[in-house]
Amino acid sequence: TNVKSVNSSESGHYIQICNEKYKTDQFNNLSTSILQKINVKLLKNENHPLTILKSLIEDHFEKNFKNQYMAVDNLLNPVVTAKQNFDDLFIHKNHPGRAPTDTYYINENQLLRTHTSAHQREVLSSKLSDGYLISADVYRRDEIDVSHYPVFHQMEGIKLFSKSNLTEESKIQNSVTKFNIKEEKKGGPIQTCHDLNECDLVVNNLKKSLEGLIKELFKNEDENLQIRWIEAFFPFTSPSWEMEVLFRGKWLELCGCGVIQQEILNKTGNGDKVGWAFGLGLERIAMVLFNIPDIRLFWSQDERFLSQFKKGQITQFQSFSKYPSCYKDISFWLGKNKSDTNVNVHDNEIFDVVRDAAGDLAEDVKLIDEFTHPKTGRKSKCYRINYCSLNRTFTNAEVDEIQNKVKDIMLKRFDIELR
Ligand code: FA5
Ligand code: MG
Repeated sequence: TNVKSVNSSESGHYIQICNEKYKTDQFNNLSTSILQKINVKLLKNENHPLTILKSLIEDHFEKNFKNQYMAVDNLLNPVVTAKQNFDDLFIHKNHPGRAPTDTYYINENQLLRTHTSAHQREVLSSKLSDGYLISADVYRRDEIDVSHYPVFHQMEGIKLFSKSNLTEESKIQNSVTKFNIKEEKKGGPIQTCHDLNECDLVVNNLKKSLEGLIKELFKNEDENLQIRWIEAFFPFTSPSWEMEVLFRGKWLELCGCGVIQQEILNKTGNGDKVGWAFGLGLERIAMVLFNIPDIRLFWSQDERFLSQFKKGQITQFQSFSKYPSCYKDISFWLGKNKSDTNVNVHDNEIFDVVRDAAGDLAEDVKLIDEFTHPKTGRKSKCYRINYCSLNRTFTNAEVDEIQNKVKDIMLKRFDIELR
């Protein structure tokens, strides 16, 4: 579903993001709530569960691959060019991810990074190391529910090996353990510039490195954790996979990965090397490890949330009583078309309107009543919206204002009559 947002600034104006000014044009689709999120910088708080996880991953790589990795998290400005986010990664001009319904644009050429891969060329060109771990906030227009949020955090891992010393460099000492790894077919073609052996060594190192990491992170959860590699496609890696773990009976996608397109290495002065890259979602893993049930909680400023986490520790989140919910109903008659049948409005269309108007404050929306008038044959529906904030109590007047906004948009979009 697409969240249509109200433009926070008109085109041709300037907006300020992280102390830089940017000129907007008709592509600008940033909402006020997104602009506010940019300044929060959750990864700066060392006691935040996302930062705790990020550090655990960095420590793991530091311990197991001494001095081969460099943590990069000073890429705090989330504004990148369309070239960095898409073109440089060979993402096709008509790829749906580029659409303004999916990506937050400031203007035609500048946008909020949708993934940490947008920084691949930048760090590779620096040639400071043969390994990098890049952590950052990323932005995508998406639905909002307990596991989707328009801002989340990714960690990009990159590892390069000298072509001439690949066999030696790609060896992993204490490799595979008790895990049950389900091997799928090769994910996509081997690049023509790589030979089979070269590709296998890199892939083997990639899979074992990620396996070791996941085993370490999940050691208290499940000793025989099952991992599977699903064939995937990314234009900037080939072959590519998505890694999933079986967690409490469900396969959970943790990351995308693959062998870096050689063209990227050639263009960044690393033509004598081969390498792999992965991009993992920090929230996905943190929700599982810390037992955090709702992705919105990561943004909570509530001490009852924040005080539960300490640097270096994986503790189980204890839920606390929520701020009071406020329920509001909306009832309406559906219009009739020329042949005297009721027009319908899909539930999803109603949910979209509520998300537009209420954002994070709407926890859920339910159809609670539906009936047809015995005489007129007109159909009526009633939806109940549960307004609940994770951080604060709000006044009845505030909720009424949002509720009125919901009504206004509904009347504009649908053929209905409020009751
Ligand atoms: C990417 O973003 C690629 N850049 C990953 C990659 C990097 C591939 C390097 C190859 C080489 P994807 O869109 O699948 O891929 O996102 C990667 C991970 O981010 C997912 O596996 C998931 O863990 C997390 N993620 C994706 N969308 C969301 C979301 N809406 N909310 C929370 N986490 C998400
Ligand atoms: Mg994916």
